[in-house]
Amino acid sequence: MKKLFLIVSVLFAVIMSSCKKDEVQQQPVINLEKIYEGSVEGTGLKVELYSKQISQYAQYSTFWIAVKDAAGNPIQNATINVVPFMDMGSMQHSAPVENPSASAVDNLYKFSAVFIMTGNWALNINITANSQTGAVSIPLNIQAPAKPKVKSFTSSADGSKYFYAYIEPTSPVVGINDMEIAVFKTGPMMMTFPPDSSMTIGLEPEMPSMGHGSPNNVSPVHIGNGHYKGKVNFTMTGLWKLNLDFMSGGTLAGEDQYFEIEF
Ligand SMILES: [Cu+2]
Repeated sequence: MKKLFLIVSVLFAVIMSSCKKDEVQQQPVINLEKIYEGSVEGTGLKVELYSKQISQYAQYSTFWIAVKDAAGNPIQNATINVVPFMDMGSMQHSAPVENPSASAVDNLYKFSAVFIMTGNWALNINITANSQTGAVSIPLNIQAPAKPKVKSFTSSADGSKYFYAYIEPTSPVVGINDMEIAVFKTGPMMMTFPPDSSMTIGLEPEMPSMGHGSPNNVSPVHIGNGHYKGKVNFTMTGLWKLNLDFMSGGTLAGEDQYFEIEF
């Protein structure tokens, strides 16, 4: 009798856990829209690309990739390398990218790219999974956001061009907001953009129409991977100018830089 109970409870546990697995696989991807679906050339693999909006903008953009086998089962441990690519005829170049880790979360691999120009881009993606390797190229048309979200300066300290991208706050509120930006150095031929950790950033918000600033701001400091985090205080709604100074090794590398935020 005891044995029977044990078998029944083991069976029950197996059924429950397989139900749970199905739930995960069938769970709709919340707030994400599928913007591409195709197969990985030279393999039996399939790929899906998701983003938070149907339109893509010249900004720090996050995407999610699903990799599936021929039967449509999600693959959890694919190796993925993304290269954003723009062919301008006279020249080709890439963009800053933060590649996904080798294990999926909820069957999705998250990565971010910073589109430094508007126009036609391709996400060239190399995928290795289930002992197969192949590539897929996903076209994207990148639009200009209402206010620029990616800017650049040529450093007075080392002569290199740096791109910096606005990340947070995405939904600004009156009061103290977490602020985050990312800084990337331009590599040779604009084909690589290593994250930069060398900057000391000064932040001074200003409301140009009213000629005032705000107290209690915290200048963004490097937290890893070229990301800098601080706090910005919006004392009222309207158009704000976030004035930024970039110092590198005691030299003013980039001055009079700013993002405009309106809410
Ligand atoms: Cu370009």
